[in-house]
Amino acid sequence: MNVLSRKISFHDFEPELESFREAVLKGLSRRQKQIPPKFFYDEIGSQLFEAILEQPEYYIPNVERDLLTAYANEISRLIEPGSVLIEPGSGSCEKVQLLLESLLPSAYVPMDISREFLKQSACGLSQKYPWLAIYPACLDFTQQMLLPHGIPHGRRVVFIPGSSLGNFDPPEVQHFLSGIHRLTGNGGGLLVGVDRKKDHSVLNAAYNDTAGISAEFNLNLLTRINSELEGNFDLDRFEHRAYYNDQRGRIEMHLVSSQVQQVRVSGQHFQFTKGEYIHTENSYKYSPDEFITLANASGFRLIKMWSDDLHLFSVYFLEA
Ligand code: AVJ
Repeated sequence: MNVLSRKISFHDFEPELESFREAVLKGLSRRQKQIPPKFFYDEIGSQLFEAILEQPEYYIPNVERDLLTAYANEISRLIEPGSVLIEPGSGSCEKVQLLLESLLPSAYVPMDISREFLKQSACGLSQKYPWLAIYPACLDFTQQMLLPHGIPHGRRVVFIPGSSLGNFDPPEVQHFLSGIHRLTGNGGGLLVGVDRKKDHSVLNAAYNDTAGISAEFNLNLLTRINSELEGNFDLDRFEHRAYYNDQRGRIEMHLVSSQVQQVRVSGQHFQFTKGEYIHTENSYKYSPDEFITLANASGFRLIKMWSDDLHLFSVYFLEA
């Protein structure tokens, strides 16, 4: 345990980083080439993602912010003061700020794999909310969900905003939520923001913004491979594609080869036919019924759901 300030106790669980090289070489060797979305987020990728959040077509942040703002008091009455608020993948600790003043938790546990980013976000938060006890935990929440020693004994409530569950396949979500259930124990809570199924044109636009930021974000993966793994991808020979796969209920992002070509990565060669693609991301969309069924299967019961008038996005409070 490492004390960054009087109210911050940093705990490093020393997450093992899956090697980018191994994941890329393995993913490009498969019949259907694929690279997991977590590798989007290098320095530039993280900046591009922040820019996606500002695009007018990408409705998620605005709709969720409006919901959390409008219902902060109601949410706080359900959660009650003195709880221990846990946020896996807390990033900039931006969204939790919409709740802190009404929620008045006894402690906040931001969890993130990105060590320096986590420390900086926690310090910034502590300056704005000097009364708040913060226990940042550096870990990979897809691998382990551990709590630092010494946290207070209040009701444990997990906060997962931004539809970040969307990257998991449905069986993985169920497994992940079961892990959260074990962490909170019976009587614990889960406050989660989930993107909904909707008109395909709205979904397709959100992942194909006219400013081209989503395309840059997707293609940056190839730039990253070129610079970190001695790759020679020609970015003019790959195209961003994102579309809603209705049958699977998900947005799929691809990088499509516009011609027959051979690419070298870390000394290994990979062939592409024209139209062959690397599958880079899935982003699942859930109707309330589908999501509640998944949550129920993991031991949670619905207490309350809030949605916007257009049914774009929902925030759920569930009890373990
Ligand atoms: C971070 C997984 C919630 O799926 O909407 C945004 C990632 N990818 N645009 C999403 C993303 C392209 C985002 N999540």
